[in-house]
Amino acid sequence: MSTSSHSGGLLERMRGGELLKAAGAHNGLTAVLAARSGFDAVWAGGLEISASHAIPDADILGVGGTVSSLDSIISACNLPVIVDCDAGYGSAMNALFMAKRYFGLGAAALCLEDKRFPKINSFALAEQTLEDVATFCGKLRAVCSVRTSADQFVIARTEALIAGSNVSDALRRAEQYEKAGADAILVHDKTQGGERILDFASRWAGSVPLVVVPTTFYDISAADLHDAGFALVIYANQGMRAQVRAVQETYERILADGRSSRLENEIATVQELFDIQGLPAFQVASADFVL
Ligand code: SPV
Ligand code: MG
Repeated sequence: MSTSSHSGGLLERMRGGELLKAAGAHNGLTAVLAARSGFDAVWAGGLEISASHAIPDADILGVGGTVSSLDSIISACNLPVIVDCDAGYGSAMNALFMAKRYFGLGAAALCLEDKRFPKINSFALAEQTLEDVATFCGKLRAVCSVRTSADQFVIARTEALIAGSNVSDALRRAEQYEKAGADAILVHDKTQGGERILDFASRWAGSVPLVVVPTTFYDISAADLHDAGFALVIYANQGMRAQVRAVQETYERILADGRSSRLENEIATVQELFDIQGLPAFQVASADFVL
């Protein structure tokens, strides 16, 4: 199998013991900001992408509603993009067609979670129902079957702790997911201390790397998560939460002041937007090509 230029050897680096960090993005602009900040990868998260359409993260968008955001993210930056595939949008066959589409767009990795379709965001105050292990392993095998290069990979995410189960169950599930072909395991939790995540990592006897999303246990540093055994730390939504706060405050201040002058030193310049858009290169090319 060939090596995809989009993946940047991410899986190999995870296997090699490096600490890697991914940032959430929902469009080309936020993917460029993740790359400029020095992250190793982009997380195309369902929460951010749905929020960017102002709709709930509850399997509403589907494959068709997600592809244009993914295309924008993947095209805008050279970082490997890990796509949050939720529960695969239905059966193993839905997951198979989704995986072909997303890998075809140039995704480096697909992350499939073991909640029952339709899922709802892990932090929602709602009942969280797990898929049975055999059914989920079928979905995983389907998604793994359409990897087309050596470093396109599949992350199996267990929501056992989110759904009220315990670390032993999360470990049992993860072992089955590795046997079904998963290249990495993401174990998710929503408690603030992160103790169960650390317990999971200390008891993990599998051979594939571990991934973590420290949205609620934010006091634990990436370095400490790495020491505990995690290879990839995903900061899934902090960027978007920062944007929401900053944009809301900016608009309110413009209306309160009747002008934007007090903000001008705090917000990005129009020139910075031009740089993100690649306008200078565009103008050089225009001079060459447009007669
Ligand atoms: C997402 O970003 O959509 C995720 C991660 O699945 S979280 O929202 O933290 O569950
Ligand atoms: Mg998600």
